[in-house]
Amino acid sequence: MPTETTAYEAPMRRALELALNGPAYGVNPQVGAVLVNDNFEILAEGWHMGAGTDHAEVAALKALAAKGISPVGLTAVVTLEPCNHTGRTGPCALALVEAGVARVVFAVADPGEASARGADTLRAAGIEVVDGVLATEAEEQGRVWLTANRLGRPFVTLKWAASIDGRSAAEDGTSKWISGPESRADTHLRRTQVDAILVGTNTVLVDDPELTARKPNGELFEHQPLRVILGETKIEGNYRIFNDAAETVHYETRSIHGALAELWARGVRHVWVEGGPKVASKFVKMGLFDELLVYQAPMLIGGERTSMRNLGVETMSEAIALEFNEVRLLGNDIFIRATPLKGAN
Ligand code: AOF
Ligand code: ZN
Repeated sequence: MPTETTAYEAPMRRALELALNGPAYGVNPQVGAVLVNDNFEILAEGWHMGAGTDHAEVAALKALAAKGISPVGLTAVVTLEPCNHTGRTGPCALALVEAGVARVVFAVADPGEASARGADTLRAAGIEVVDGVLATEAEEQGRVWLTANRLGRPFVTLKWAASIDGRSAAEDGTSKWISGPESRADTHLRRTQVDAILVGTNTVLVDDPELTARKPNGELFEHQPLRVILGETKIEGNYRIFNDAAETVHYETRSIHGALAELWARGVRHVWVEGGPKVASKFVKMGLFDELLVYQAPMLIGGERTSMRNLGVETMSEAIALEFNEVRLLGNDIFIRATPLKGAN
């Protein structure tokens, strides 16, 4: 019997790849599963296509059945611990037990209160369980859903475009365009993968942004995030954010915690904060951000309109420490993905 867990890395890599076929947005995770024999050959594949549809494990079992192959004695390799609960669909741990698989290999534990501990159910039924295979890769790929579910609030991405001296607008308030076309296309592509885009009232009044996800030819992507306005200022008038391209809500509050709780209740797991500096700074000040995306353009603007307002950093030891997770050229701009440095803030 194979006990060398590194042998499961290749099928797990395939399962991680399959997971990406599912939507990155929404309440459910991206999950992939493969069924392998004792020679680690993949006999069937499955992935989760979004809330209300078969889980990856069940999809893989169905694909196997369609080929007329018996699951008895096989190994299921799944990117997430099989669920233990009856939600919109039945528990996968039980489905695997009933199928008669001999072994279940997964990458990361399910953080859900009701859905977790599928591994215990499997072990109790005499199935061998191997966890942690390619855990680092699965954590990285699934970071949005995993973080949101561990924290019980939406994953918060802050995004801005700035000149190389960190300015997001000129003295007169104009900001079109700081980043180049490649950066803007990248932003639109990423917008289609989030549940909500949030801006402050001031951004609506000053910039009148549409905040939709559009293809380079101007066409709307199929999935549009919810547009969220945060702040007590009343917004009346014909602003583009109210057009019928996507849904829009205005939380007339300054409470970020309150807004995030309401968004969570609506099923939002990933919120992307697009500005302006006042709102983005508040998220940073409160420690409520998980990821920063910055498009830095090769220009100097100078002046007062910095990307961040006062963060309460009085001395260098109070600076908010980040780490760069990704840095690359995007057209003429630099794309940076940074996250708070763990244990430092
Ligand atoms: C998925 N897809 O492939 C796996 C999931 O409401 P339900 O029944 O769809 O259950 C969703 C929960 O099931 C989800 O939050 C996660 O904890 C667990 N596993 N979910 O959507 C899958 N394996
Ligand atoms: Zn499941």
